[in-house]
Amino acid sequence: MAQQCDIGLIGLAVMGQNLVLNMADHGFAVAAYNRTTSRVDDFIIGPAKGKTVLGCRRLEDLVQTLKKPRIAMLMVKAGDPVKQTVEQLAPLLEPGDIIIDGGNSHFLDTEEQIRKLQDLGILYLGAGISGGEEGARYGPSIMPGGTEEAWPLVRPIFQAIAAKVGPNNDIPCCEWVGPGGAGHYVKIVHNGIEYGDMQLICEAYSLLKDGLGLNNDTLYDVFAEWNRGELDSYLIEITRDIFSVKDEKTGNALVDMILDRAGQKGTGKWTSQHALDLGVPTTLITEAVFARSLSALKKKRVRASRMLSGPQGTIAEFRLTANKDEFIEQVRKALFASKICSYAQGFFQLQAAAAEYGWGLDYGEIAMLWRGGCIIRATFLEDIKAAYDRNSELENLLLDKYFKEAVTANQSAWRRVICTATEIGIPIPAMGAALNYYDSYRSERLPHNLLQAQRDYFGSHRYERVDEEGNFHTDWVGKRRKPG
Ligand code: NBP
Repeated sequence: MAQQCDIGLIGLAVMGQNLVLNMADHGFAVAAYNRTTSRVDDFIIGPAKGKTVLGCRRLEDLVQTLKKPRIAMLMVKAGDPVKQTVEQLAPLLEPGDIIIDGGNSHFLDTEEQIRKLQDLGILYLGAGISGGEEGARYGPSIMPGGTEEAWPLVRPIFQAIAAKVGPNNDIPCCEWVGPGGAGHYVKIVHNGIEYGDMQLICEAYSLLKDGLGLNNDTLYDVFAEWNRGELDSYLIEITRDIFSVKDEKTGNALVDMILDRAGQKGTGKWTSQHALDLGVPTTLITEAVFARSLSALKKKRVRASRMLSGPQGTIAEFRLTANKDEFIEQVRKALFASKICSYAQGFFQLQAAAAEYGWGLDYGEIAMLWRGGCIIRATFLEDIKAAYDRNSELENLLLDKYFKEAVTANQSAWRRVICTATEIGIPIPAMGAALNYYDSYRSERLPHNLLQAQRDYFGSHRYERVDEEGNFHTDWVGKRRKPG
């Protein structure tokens, strides 16, 4: 029994159980523990029956069954549960042993754990894992970061269980990301991008359903068609499928029976919060986070809908476009151009964070980590990889030849769609944010000369001049035109 297991997994909720089964299927012996021990028992006599999985009812037992150096992986709720579990586990380990946190932890918590465990000689990895239950079972995307010394020992297990992509289906969606909290940071940005993608798809849906009046069968066909082109992705694919599912209770389309009040667990918000800390304009993801918050104000929105006026009606009623197919294609182009801006913002934030924390990230490699297994998997990520292969120092994805041309080709449709949505009163916060970002980023001169003047006027914050180096202050009150 002693020292026979390759890895120990702590936390047998949905993700932990599926990762254990995935590891066992790939020939690894896994010790499995959960705080509530009935979960261990149920797992061993249930899904893990007949597999190379050893149930442990105490952390001490788990540690004793592991080969040295020991690898113990946590799949528990982020925050205090991770901290408490590490506190219980660390005294049972020896220098050179490895703790991996595979949950959705905040990257700063991971950095703190690394620092704390350094003195004990315990190596700590923070690994972002994406793909939900299905991914964990059959191949997730894994984003490991932390103490690099641990990586060669963990790599064979992680790369075996990860999703595979490439022509021979043999490139694992798991590669070393970087030191410190880099792995968890990349997962946070992944989730932020996921928020952006989902919001953009919902806006396209609203334009087609409320603007064009398409029914669910036609929406199914539109998304099926989109999934065969540039937008080919997991999220477009599952959206297509959603339109085909009927509600057992009423016989209606299930999507129409779902309340329009979105939930969120907070990882998208972390992307936006840290974008603000870094001072980088991750506007689309932030709008996507706020859009969920606004959706959650259901009762208030219902009241407001009866009190506030605005345009209402379909595109046909507004006589804006005669051709449905033409508008569907314009929405597809608007979605694609907006998506490019979203990823440009996400990678821009990764670049800023890497510079701040000295992580030295490989952006093309990160795009490939997301190519399979995870929620944002999409063909499009290969174009991002190609862009960074062309120029690893690329300042912004929008400046890459392929993306520059793609936005140019889709631009007039994108603007048309945004005008149409505005005219008929359909909210499109993420598409709008994307276009505003694009127009701001390509502007040599923005109106912030005036803003600087305002700041200097009321707060003596000083301003720079267009014709001379230095910081200047003006006595605006003394020089202004006297009122009247
Ligand atoms: P949950 O996030 O629901 O966490 C449940 C697990 O945490 C159970 O094993 C529970 O033990 C354990 N736990 C808690 Br709660 N407090 C604990 C404590 N103080 N000490 C020890 N264990 C404690 O599980 P999950 O959905 O499987 O997710 C695991 C991690 O993976 C999370 O960080 C999550 O954000 C992340 N993640 C989830 C998904 C997904 O699709 N669900 C996808 C990607 C990443 P108990 O049984 O004794 O209560």
